[in-house]
Amino acid sequence: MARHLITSALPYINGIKHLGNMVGSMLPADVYSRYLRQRGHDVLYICATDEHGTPAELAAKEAGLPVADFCAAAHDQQKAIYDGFELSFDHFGRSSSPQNREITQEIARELHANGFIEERSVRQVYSNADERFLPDRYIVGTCPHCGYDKARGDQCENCTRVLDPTDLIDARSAISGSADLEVRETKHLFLLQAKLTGEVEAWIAAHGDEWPVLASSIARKWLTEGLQDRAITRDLEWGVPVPADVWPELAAEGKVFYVWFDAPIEYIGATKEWSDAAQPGETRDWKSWWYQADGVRYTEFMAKDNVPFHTVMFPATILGSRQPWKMVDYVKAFNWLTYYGGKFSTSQKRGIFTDTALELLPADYWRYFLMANAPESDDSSFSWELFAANVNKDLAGVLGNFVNRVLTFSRKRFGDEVPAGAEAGEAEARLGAQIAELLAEYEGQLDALNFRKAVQALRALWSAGNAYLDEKAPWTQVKTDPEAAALTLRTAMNLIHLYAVLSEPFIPAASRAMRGAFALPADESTWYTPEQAASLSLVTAGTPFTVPPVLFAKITDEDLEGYRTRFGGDPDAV
Ligand code: B3M
Ligand code: ZN
Repeated sequence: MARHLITSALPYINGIKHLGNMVGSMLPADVYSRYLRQRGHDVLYICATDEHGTPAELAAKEAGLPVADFCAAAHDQQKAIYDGFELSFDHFGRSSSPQNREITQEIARELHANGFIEERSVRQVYSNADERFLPDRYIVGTCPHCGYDKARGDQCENCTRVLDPTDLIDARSAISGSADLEVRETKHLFLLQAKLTGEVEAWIAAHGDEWPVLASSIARKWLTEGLQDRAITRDLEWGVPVPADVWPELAAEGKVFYVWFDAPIEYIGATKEWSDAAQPGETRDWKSWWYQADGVRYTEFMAKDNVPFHTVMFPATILGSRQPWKMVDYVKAFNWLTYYGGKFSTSQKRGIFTDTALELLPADYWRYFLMANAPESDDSSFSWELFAANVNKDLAGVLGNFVNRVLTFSRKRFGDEVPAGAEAGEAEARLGAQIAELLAEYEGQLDALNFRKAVQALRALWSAGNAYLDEKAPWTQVKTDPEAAALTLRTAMNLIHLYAVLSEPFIPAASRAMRGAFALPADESTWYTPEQAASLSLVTAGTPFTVPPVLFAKITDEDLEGYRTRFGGDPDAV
């Protein structure tokens, strides 16, 4: 049994996330965590809401709430949705937690003690009306390139050009709207990443080749551009405060750490939150997962834009602390899920958001589709047409139909218990060998974190059952040889139980329904050995069974039309 630490990129606190956000981080991390738990490993799956930075403050302001209240409500709202998707975090924390504040400040002290943090003077825009320095995103004005009048001090979202606040025409405060701004000297802390370049390069050289090319290529690209020293403090009211014992002046000015400095440390912070939430009598040792944790294998899940922070800045922070904090072993990075080839857009209400998805259909429909089309080696596109095709063919047609027709027919002809019938013969031996082979392929793809290929292997397992059923045709056999028909149905019922166990990482609700059809005494199986897969005999004759409701409803043309109308989507654009 191995110890697996798994983290997925922390969703920003502001706004309900769309499906594209989930498919590139939390969902594959959940599938992998479930799989490893079912194989008997010790797994800790950690995630949290990323609550600091300008997105949180600006969103709270728009909501007319104190930022702490806004974040508390938004955290619970997101957590409820992820519960709806059955994301099995061991802990879903908050980067604004006391635990993260404590550990972030401790790591900052260590970096300072080792000479990797330096105070530097910078010129920054000060708002006299707001009596505070304004982070770049808090300054709005007209873009000098395209004339867009809501350009931000760091970037124009219209022409996407990166800006400096002093480039803006008619610059004004995004907080008060005041144009009474001036540039003043102020001090910030800088992480001396340049000094750590050699160590980060050596670490990536030692590990990067094991990662998917997407992750290692991005990490190496950033390294070739050379690591720059980076400001890691901001003038915001909401964030991890700079510790006054080391930097009294900056603390007095209310400086906080830059969100990307404390956010990855929340992986550790949330693990301590998990420990601190232990029930009486329960032992949870957060440090054993993170500190001198050589026996732990650590896998991170994220979208490609987060790779630089996870493979350069966070490792530099850990290396510079000179503390034996666990560093990532495997970075599983994803491309983008697009919506009909275009970007999902909250403001333009284009695409499917996680809350709406659950209103439309149960989580399994989405879990299966998103993993079957995971944007692993390239971007993938969501379209209602493809979604309906996957649901109708694979989920309803292959799996759901198999389960329903086997159980319904057997109940009709042989009653509510698994029929005995003839001894397994050559066809069952052939089927068992095929299932064992497909199981090995399925395990291999999951062990390699190839999610699309794993779904293909799972679908092949489902199809093998249908082929066996069609070949034996118990509805015909029963007319002349009921014993043979009973054997076929008993074998098919064993396949249903095997599907229940093996499909659980992807479609946990349907798996529960399939497993629950059989009144097995204390069904302990969490996985199948090759021998069990080959023999297909765990579900013995005489086992009482029930017929669950149809597992997956087909998506009709009317449904499809309704979705397209409501959410947009041009079938010709696919
Ligand atoms: N909050 C996600 C994003 O960039 C960002 C991930 C942090 S993981 C430490 O959308
Ligand atoms: Zn512009």
